[in-house]
Amino acid sequence: MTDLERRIKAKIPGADTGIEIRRTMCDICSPGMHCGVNAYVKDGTVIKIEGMDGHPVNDGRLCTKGLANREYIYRQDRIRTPLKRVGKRGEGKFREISWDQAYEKIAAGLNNCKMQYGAESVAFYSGYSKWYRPTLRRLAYAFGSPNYGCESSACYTAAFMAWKLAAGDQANPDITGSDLFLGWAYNPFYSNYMSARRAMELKEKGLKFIIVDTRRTPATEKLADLFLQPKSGTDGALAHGIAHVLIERGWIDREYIDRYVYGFEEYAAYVSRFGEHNVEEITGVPYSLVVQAARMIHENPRMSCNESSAPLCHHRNGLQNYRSVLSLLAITGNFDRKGGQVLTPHTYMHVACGFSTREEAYLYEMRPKQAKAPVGAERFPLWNHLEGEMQAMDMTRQILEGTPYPLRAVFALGMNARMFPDSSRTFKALESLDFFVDTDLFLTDTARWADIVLPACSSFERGEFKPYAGGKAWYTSPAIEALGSARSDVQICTELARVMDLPDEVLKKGYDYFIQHYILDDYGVTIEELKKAELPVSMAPVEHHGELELVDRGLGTPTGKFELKSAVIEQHPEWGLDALPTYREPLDGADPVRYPFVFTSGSRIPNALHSRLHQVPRNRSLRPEPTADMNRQDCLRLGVEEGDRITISTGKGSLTVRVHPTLTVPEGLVNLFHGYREADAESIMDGDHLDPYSGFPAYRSVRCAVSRYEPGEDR
Ligand SMILES: Nc1nc2c(c(=O)[nH]1)N[C@H]1C(S)=C(S)[C@@H](COP(=O)(O)OP(=O)(O)OC[C@H]3O[C@@H](n4cnc5c(=O)[nH]c(N)nc54)[C@H](O)[C@@H]3O)O[C@H]1N2
Ligand SMILES: Nc1nc2c(c(=O)[nH]1)N[C@H]1C(S)=C(S)[C@@H](COP(=O)(O)OP(=O)(O)OC[C@H]3O[C@@H](n4cnc5c(=O)[nH]c(N)nc54)[C@H](O)[C@@H]3O)O[C@H]1N2
Ligand SMILES: [Mo]
Repeated sequence: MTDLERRIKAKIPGADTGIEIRRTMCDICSPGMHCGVNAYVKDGTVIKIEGMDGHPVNDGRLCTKGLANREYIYRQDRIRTPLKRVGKRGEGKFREISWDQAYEKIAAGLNNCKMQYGAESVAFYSGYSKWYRPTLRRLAYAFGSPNYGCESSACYTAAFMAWKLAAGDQANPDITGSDLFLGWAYNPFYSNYMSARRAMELKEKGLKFIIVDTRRTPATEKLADLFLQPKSGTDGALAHGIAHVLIERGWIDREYIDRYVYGFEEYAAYVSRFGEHNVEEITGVPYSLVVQAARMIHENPRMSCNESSAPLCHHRNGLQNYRSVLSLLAITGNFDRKGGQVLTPHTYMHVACGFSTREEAYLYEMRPKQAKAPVGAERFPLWNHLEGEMQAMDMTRQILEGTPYPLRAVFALGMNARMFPDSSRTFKALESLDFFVDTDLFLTDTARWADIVLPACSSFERGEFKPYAGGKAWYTSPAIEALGSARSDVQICTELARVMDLPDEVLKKGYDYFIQHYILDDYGVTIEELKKAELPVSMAPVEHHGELELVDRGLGTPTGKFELKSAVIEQHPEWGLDALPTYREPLDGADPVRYPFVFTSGSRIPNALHSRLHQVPRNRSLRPEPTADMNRQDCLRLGVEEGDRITISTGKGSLTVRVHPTLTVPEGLVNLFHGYREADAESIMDGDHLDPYSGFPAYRSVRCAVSRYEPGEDR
């Protein structure tokens, strides 16, 4: 081997080896992360990746998912050209077509529906990722449909809604100033590894942690000073139990409550129903620990809590449970306080980066005025009132039932039909559509049902504006050319708007125009300047405000106060919702004798992200088969051991997977990760087991039965 060959083999960058390091970003997980990646590129192909030194999020590191980027973007099932379906829906038979032909067919398909049933009969749906969503929303509105909606119909938004009810806007933890961190359904070791690192550092400096989780996790072992383990979805009762102790013992901030909190007396009367006689029974948490939690809160006055709300809100009582947790901040005077929960301006796509933008103007200025109410508005009036977009969890039903009006076409970017509970109903709905377009990197099981499939490019193949916490931002450049003729989602939306000649000149000017004029102009920065930056740069000073300044000025709630009792809900008795954060039993109505276990799915695992990494060989190898965690005692009773198969059944159907006996889950709970095509968690869920406040699905509390799988038994 020559020296040069050796250097090439070692992937050493240089003019002689032809290997160049290009700077890009991982967008596999949530927009709060999006780590910097060095892509080693040779002959137009990524041959190696590593974390980018100095990047504000990851500073040289990458997680199990981030390290998968090279194999992810070159996954075998990448789509490289637009496709037209030639076989039956779901069969996966397609013919390649040109972009012009694809746009022409999409324009005709969508316009046909508009002519026959009205513009609202077309839904514009987004799964991953999020950066293109403002453009997709404008496309929907320019087309005349109110039906823009996305995966956030099941992610985070319920928490935003709870915050909007309580304080007018979402608040974030000022964790560095806290004495105590209330990690309620908090395991960043798997879901957000950089924040786990930070939590560990703060713990070393003396920050105390209460972790509330249904399972044992790295967070309960490494961080918790006190670990509370409630039954799935009983968090509201637990929070009320803690509140009751705090109030009874006078461990609350009376002055703060009198000045800044609305509805305290009624709230206090309500939570007084949660005491020694019932909290332990409802939640399974020993009452002595409830009192201990209250004592810890009292002894550590400055308390903040985590933002992630997915598991708390993935129950039919989820939004109320989340409100119940937030109430603890209010009664202890920990909102708009140093070391408590503070409002930080949201920059873009709900990420609080510390500087404001005119994103909302871009989103809403073209919203159709005369249109019908979006999908889900009738069933989920609070969602509609606060969010005004389609509650996608009602989309399947509306497609199939045609009420309150027909929904006949879906134009989707990154749709995963398996994130809708009762996924077979979703596939049925897709089958029944007049027209369905899906845009994805891969020919997924969902894309197989589409009439036209468009190839999207990955974050390595595109440039995008990306803001980060601390007032920073950059604009990435493509590290490689798009695979085949793949295009970026914003390019697709813009080109479609032009082909259809939709009445929206701003949309037709494209993504860069939006970023420049609705975001950067306000800070005197140009896209070109951001593109040149090697690392995210300071865009704007973070907008700070003084302690209690916002509550003094008045919050964006009807009363201007932190509302324990929601005035918005009080003003709408016709919704049939409770203004107080009342507690309701989470489980469905199935017979508890026949279905004695609780099925929970979704708790994050380090190597996978929803449906996307199960098909990346390296990540798959870390967990080759979908596996359900069950408590060892339950396994003994069922007579199953590690690797045996079990059948999990609900009224909707059954799944067969291998079992993993463990002590991380309590007796009675069955825990499965979702997103597997061969073990689709959503396929055994009821599509109507939803939270009436938010429309969120109850992924984490479904009654089920479990039996040992006998070979030969029907799968
Ligand atoms: N059982 C259960 N189900 C859950 C959850 C749970 O906890 N339990 N969690 C819920 C939550 S919180 C979430 S956020 C959702 C996630 O739901 P989804 O966002 O639907 O998740 P993914 O499975 O990642 O599917 C996204 C699709 O987008 C495609 N994609 C990725 N990048 C791009 C891109 O740049 N452009 C385009 N056009 N497509 C792209 C992917 O290939 C994939 O097919 O799942 C929900 N589902
Ligand atoms: N590796 C990986 N990381 C991810 C994702 C992924 O798919 N994989 N998805 C990303 C997305 S879209 C999201 S929304 C976030 C979610 O981020 P997180 O909310 O942090 O994710 P989870 O692991 O689902 O939930 C945290 C903990 O809540 C516990 N929990 C479950 N049900 C309950 C309950 O009823 N009560 C209580 N108190 N605890 C409960 C679980 O046992 C788990 O340990 O993660 C993001 N990060
Ligand atoms: Mo999510």
